[in-house]
Amino acid sequence: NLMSRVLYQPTWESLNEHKLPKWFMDAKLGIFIHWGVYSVPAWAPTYGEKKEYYNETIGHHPYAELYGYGMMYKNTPVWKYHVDTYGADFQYEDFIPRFTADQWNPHGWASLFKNIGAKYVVLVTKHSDGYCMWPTKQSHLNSMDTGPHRDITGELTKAVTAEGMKMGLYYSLTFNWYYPNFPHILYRDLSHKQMKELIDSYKPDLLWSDDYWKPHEKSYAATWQSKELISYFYNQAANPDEVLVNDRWGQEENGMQLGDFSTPEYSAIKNIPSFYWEMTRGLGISFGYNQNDEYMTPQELINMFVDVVSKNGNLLLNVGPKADGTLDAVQVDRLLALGAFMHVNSEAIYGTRAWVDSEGETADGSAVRFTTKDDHVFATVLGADSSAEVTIKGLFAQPGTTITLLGTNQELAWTQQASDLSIELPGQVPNPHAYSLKITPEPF
Ligand code: FUL
Repeated sequence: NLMSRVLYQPTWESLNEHKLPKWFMDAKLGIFIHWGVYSVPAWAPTYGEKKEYYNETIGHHPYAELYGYGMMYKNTPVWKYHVDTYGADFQYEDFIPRFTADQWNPHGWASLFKNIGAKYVVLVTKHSDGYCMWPTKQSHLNSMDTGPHRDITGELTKAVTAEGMKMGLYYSLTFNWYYPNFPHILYRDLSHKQMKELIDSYKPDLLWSDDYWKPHEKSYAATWQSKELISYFYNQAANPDEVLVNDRWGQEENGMQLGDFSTPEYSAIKNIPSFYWEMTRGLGISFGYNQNDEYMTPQELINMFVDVVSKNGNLLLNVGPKADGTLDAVQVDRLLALGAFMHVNSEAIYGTRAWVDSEGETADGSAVRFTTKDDHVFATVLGADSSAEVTIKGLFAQPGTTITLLGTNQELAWTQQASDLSIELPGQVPNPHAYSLKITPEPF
């Protein structure tokens, strides 16, 4: 009932009243999907051992979703690849008919994501190429009038919510290469109309805006009238307390960011912050599908996920599907590895919060990450081995403490050895990458 409730106003003070929904803090794992015309060339330079790839300039950048932008910059790796492979006359728009989605089964995606433990999905509905993954009334550059001839956003929203997951929509608010004079009033008008279409038609639980900017041209929330969009979104929701927005809406006059949570990209937060956050990255070093991507190993993926959760973060893990709607075998393998970890250890993940310490170490140097829920503390040992005993340094168990190994109902014998806690293991732990010990009551 819109009339009887207090509406959010497009002001900092009013929007600042909005609280982060509990479902989001409990969820821990979301799946991001970068899929579109850029999935056809599916190419970006890779960088081997060089790690600062996300600071690279256009045309050198390892994000394959920026292909169409990169190919406009002569003599860059993307431009060279494009000219060699497709010829100089081949336009970005010429890829559209090859974006077919003809093998796409939205229910297959939704059940895979649900099965590996994701609680929400965020779909890119429009990246900086302007191509829309729904039948927008504002432009024919969309997936209904061209390419797949399907309402990708509508079909996926249905499949995801039918699986009981929450649905988020990404929209590139401040950036579109076809509007070169950045920021552009005409483009802002289009952005507002399209974001409102998305809000009204698909009623997302999460609106994930992007305010990618060029190095010397910052985006300001006032320029983009972001507070109008956010208040519109909250006010249209069936229950504004259950929806949320990320923090990429341009900078506020007070130097702060709008939004319910922050979104570091390809970098985790090192200490437990006072705010809730969501780290995002691809399974490799690109979001859009890159045929040459450099993927994380299953161990790296699990280590990163557990580390993020131990510091009150969620992981929004990106998959980059192929143009026909299938998923690369390596990407599926990594998702399943994470799922196998979750099937055994999710009690140490869902609904937990950061404990007083997030990081610990075993006597033989394995990393440990802590989480807590009720009167339990979970110690997840990374890079599990099959030794008969583990000693966690600097941990004191109270007399009468119970320690169980998740994935078994086994109670484990333990001894306090000065400042270290030694726990007997069954020899073989249930997952080769990590195991979680449930310690009750809370140690100190
Ligand atoms: C960035 C974009 O430049 C990337 O392409 C990607 O969408 C990422 C999530 O946000 O700002």
